[in-house]
Parts: sequence; structure tokens; C-alpha cells
Amino acid sequence: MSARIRSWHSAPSRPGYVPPAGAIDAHCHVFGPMSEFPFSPKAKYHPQDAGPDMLFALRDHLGFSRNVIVQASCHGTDNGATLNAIAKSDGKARGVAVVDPDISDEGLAQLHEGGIRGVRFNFLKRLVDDAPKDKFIEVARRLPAGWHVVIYFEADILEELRPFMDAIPVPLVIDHMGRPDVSQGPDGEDMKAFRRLLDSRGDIWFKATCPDRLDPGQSPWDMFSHAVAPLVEAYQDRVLWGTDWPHPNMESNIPDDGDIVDMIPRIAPTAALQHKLLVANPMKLYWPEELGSRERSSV
Ligand code: 0GY
Repeated sequence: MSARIRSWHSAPSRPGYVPPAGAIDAHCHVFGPMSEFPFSPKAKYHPQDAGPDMLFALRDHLGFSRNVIVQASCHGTDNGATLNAIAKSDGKARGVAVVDPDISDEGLAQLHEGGIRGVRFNFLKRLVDDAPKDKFIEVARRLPAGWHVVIYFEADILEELRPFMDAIPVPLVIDHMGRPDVSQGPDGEDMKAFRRLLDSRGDIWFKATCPDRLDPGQSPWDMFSHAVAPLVEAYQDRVLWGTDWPHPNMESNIPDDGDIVDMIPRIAPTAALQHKLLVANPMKLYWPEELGSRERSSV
């Protein structure tokens, strides 16, 4: 096995921005601990342990209340580490699983019981060996009520994936906006194509995440905020936000999570937008039972 990498900042700063009460980090991961939850034999990177205690300490340090933990590719389709973190969260975490498309209905029901509310289909060749579209559609048709599908892809395959996405009968959440080239600005080809996708269905959500991955410059990631703020404003009822901690695969330019949080008021400048981004929208997807019927109705 290659050396285990540490992709996270050892002492993130405390952000200047204070998130609203109940704020949710809706895109983060856990790694291990590997003594209990080993890597998948197909893992494309091998990180050091970044378990639930570290995640929850960071959550408190940054001023957040809850987490949505997305199963990382290094754990393959064994969701043990993600379920373990959810179980330890006192109800403050829910998750998104990666499943073998042949998973039984009972297996899906068990994941629901463990706090999972969606499945992720990953199309990044550097992270997964295969992404069988037909099987993904079949499993999407069998998901428990209220679940959604999270899709991770890069901008160059957006058009190719359109028929696949059209065939998914539940809400979609697009990781990191499908990785547009933010240096093109808010009206660049990638953002235009992404807006066309969002306009094609009212139930496609997205994560305004990863300035550190998408902006070719350094913090404070001006290209990212310039390109993304208009998208957040235009689709404010369908946008989520997350730290992406522990920043899988980042071996250089590891971001300071305090800086990542300080991006929030730059892409969502008003208190009303921030509340939607951090509280109202993720609550609809992940804790709908805590909402009244009027707040739930737009999912
Ligand atoms: C992310 C991005 C990445 C990795 C994963 O599951 C993963 O390994 O999601 C990436 O390398 O771009 O969302 O964390």
C-alpha cells in the first residue's frame, strides 16, 4: 500500500463568519479508523485516520450543528465507517452511501435505519474503476422513500450524462456543481451548461463547494466566489454547502477550513440566503421529519 496521506489542515483557524443556529456541513467524509474499517481493495488513495471524533470537533470549532457524511471512495461500498460516525453523532449526522447496485431492499432499509438518506454515483475515473449507468438507474428506482441520488462528475461529461440523469426518478444532488471551470466566470460555457441542467428539472440540487479544488488560485479564491455567487442567488432553494473535510486526495494546497467557512458570506451575502444554504435546504433533504409540511413541500 502507498504511504497514507494526510489531506487536512492540522490547526484550522476559527472563521470570522459565524454560521446561523442549526447550520449543516452537508458535504464531509470520515476515513476509518482503519483498524475497524479497512480500505476497499479498490481504493485509489490511502489516507490516515480521520474518524468521527475529529469530524465532530471540527464541526464545533467552525460553528456548525450537524453533518452530512458522504461515503468516500476509499471505503468502497462498505459503509461501515460512515454508519459508525452517524451512530456516534447523537442524531447530529446523516449520510450518503455508496452501494453495490445489487444491494437487496433489506440492505437499503438497514442503511435507512442507520441514517442514510441518499446514494452516491461517482463518475471520476481517478476515483472509481467503473460506473455502470444501467445498474445505477435500477438501484435508483428501488431507493427508500425520501432518498435522493448524489452524482459526482466533471464538467466535460455533463452532456454525456444528461440521458442518465433524466432517467433517475428521484431528486438529484450534484457534487461541487459538476466541477465547472470557475476561471471562465459566471457566464462561461461550463456555468451555462450547468444552468441548463438545473433548468431541465426542478428537483436537481447542487453543492456550492470546494473552492480549494475548483479555483486555480489561492485562498480567498476570488474566481470561485465570482463564478458561484450568481448561481447561489439564482437557485437559492436548491443549493447546499459543505467543507469537504478531510479533503480526500489533497496532497498540496491543503485548505484551512476556517477560510473555507469564510467563503460562505461571499457566495451567499445575505442572512436569508445563508439560512437557506446552511439550514433550510439541507434540512429538507436530510431531516425532513423535523420540518412542518409547508417547509417540506418543495422537495
Ligand atoms: C470529494 C472529492 C473527491 C473525493 C471523493 O469519495 C471520494 O474519494 O469524493 C475528489 O477526489 O475529488 O467530494 O470529496
